[in-house]
Amino acid sequence: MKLKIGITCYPTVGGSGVVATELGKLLAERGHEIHFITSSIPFRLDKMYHNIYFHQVEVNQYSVFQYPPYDIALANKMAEVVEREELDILHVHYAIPHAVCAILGKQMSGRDVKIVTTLHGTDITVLGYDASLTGAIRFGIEKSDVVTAVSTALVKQTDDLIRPDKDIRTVYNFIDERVYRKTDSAHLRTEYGIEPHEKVLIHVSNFRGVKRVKDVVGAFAKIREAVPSKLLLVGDGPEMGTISSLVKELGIEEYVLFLGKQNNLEELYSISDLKLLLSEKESFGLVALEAMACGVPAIGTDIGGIPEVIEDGVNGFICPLGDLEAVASKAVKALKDGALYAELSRNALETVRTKFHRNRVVDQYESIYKELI
Ligand code: GMT
Repeated sequence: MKLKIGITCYPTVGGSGVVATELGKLLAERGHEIHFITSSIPFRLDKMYHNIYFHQVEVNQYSVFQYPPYDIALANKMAEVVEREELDILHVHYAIPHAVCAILGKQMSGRDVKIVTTLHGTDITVLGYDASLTGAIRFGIEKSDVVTAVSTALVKQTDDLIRPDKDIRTVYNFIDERVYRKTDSAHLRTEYGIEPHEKVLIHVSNFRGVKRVKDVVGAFAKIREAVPSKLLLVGDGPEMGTISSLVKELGIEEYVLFLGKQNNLEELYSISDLKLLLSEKESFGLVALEAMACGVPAIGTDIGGIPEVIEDGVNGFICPLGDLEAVASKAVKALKDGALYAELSRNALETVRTKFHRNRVVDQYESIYKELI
């Protein structure tokens, strides 16, 4: 059965935008008609598909309004697209504001379009603590037909914080392993000045406080004392100034490469040995999965959904939040023991190919849609 599916996400925001866009592409490959209803073309929509459409939400600034009315403009656009294109499903990413906009858009359209909401974390772990928003988050969740969250930890956290009268189902994230795979990018090692005997650690994020990049740098300084290595810091964000000062303070400027925002991350993972994801909030940790798909094991914190992606001692290591000694000792162990490293790397690839395989996840979403029609 071919379905007509509207997808709304923040097209330029990290993981949630990536997952929403990749899901749209894979559903289109399965023959469904996909309508992105977003404020700009999702950045991962990088090639032409005959059955993917983009409907831009225009938000005008009027001097009478203190804030541009994005939510209302989005609901209006959703109603217009649902009605004209006869959509079966609106799949929105984030309870706030997207689920609430979908509910309003559905009412405005008068069509019985079904609403599927996927929670990614920031909408719950940050906004869920804001009493001025919890009622709206609960409303968005309860009035959706089906709600999914990207990890079981996020389901629990949503139940604890928001207490909605709704069963939330776990549907894990996935990556397209046709894109994220080991590639031959060895030339980058020489170009970045990485010596043949040096190991490479990598961290990728938007450098927000919750990502604890300072812990990444602190742990790396300890790792370097035992293993000659370099650290690739990929991304940019509010903590960048603090991090570059810390690197100077620790006297490790020579060994830390600030690469800024980058595309084609598989090329950087392919020259890396270990990934560090030491966040204090992380409902899934898509970047760990991206690294694992290139055969790079990750060390993560025992926070949110990270332990559902990284299995301690199997495909990487889990450490308590802020325990830099533990991170350093596990990293050194993995980097020095060739047999252990090979096993972690093999298991990382296997995890991506089984538990988080794209077909498995897309099957789950597809069966949710079909169950609603
Ligand atoms: O982590 C961010 O700053 C971006 C955020 C987002 O909304 O894209 O990421 C969230 O969704 C990703 C995709 O589901 C998850 O992999 C991230 O763990 C999650 N971030 C947090 O929970 C902090």
